[in-house]
Amino acid sequence: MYEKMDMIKQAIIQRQHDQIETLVQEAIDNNADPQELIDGMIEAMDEIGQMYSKNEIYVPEMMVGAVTMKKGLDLLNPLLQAGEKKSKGKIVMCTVKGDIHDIGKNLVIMMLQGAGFDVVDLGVDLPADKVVEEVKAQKPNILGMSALLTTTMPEIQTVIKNLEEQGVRDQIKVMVGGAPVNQEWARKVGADGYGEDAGKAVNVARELINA
Ligand code: B12
Repeated sequence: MYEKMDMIKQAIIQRQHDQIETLVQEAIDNNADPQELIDGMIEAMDEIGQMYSKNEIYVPEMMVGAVTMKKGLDLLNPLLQAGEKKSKGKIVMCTVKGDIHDIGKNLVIMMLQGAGFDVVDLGVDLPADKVVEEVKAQKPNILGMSALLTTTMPEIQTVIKNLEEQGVRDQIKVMVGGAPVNQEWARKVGADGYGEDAGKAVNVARELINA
């Protein structure tokens, strides 16, 4: 394990956005494993979520925590892209309407790109009709949707219904994820695949299109 991992985690938990880049760059310079750094940073974000649940911090602090995490991830992103070059398939990704959480989605995108998929990021808060429009225009092999709020999970189902109504559901595979989503729910709403984390997302994508 990278010896200063705990300092990186603490920088996120304490929301030291002006220190994180120095710490992560130092880790990179010391050949720390990017995946291990990311795993530690996710643990730190979980800790932030727990602090928020316990009212120890509020939305503005949670936001600075997210900014801190993003600064660190941005430095690691190029290291994950160094891998395969020939496209394994095209994936369109978004966070659904009403939901602006994008750290998890962005991490999934980084891992998919690193594994050789061509990924189009539609961003956050995407209305269902816009998602369907993009699927028709981009013709991806897979549509990936993220929802982090229990209140926005139903939007995933709305998109799947719209894809059916517009006659394009059978032209793509749908994979879903996000903290409140699970395998059983994913199956119930008609998704083809569910990924618990960014690593699993890559496996699911590969399985869905035999890549
Ligand atoms: C950071 C954060 C924020 C930031 C988001 C910044 C950003 N740019 O993303 C800010 C401050 C903006 C925010 C706002 C809010 N948040 Co918030 N937030 C979080 C927090 C702390 C971390 C989320 C995160 O980034 N996790 C780290 C990433 C790496 O994990 P992940 O997102 O789960 O993604 C992984 C997997 O789920 C999976 N995955 C994700 N997407 C996909 C997609 C596919 C296709 C696949 C296969 C896999 C996959 O792979 C990812 C990587 O491994 C969580 C707590 C938590 N532990 O989840 C609360 C949390 C999600 N937020 C919560 C709430 C309530 C809110 C607000 C409503 C607060 C408010 N009162 O305003 C708002 C809502 C804003 C909105 N409309 O979206 C609640 C949700 C409760 C619920 N059950 O619905 C949580 C759980 C906090 C809590 N404990 O109560 N939040």
